[in-house]
Amino acid sequence: MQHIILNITGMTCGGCTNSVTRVLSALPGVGKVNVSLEHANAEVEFDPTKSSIEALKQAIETAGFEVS
Ligand SMILES: [Cu+2]
Repeated sequence: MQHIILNITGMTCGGCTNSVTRVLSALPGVGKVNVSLEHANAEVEFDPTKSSIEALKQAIETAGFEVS
């Protein structure tokens, strides 16, 4: 499993963190997801043979947030 932290712009409440958690968890090969409103980031564990950092970023952006 690969472990990464993505910095996310635009999350303002618990509903936002829930949305991000949901879209990331729905991706193939994604294990543990921990989205922090306070730190404006998402810690994600994923299987690099099933998903990619690009796919994770794409999912977050599709949900309406920005990844830096
Ligand atoms: Cu919100």
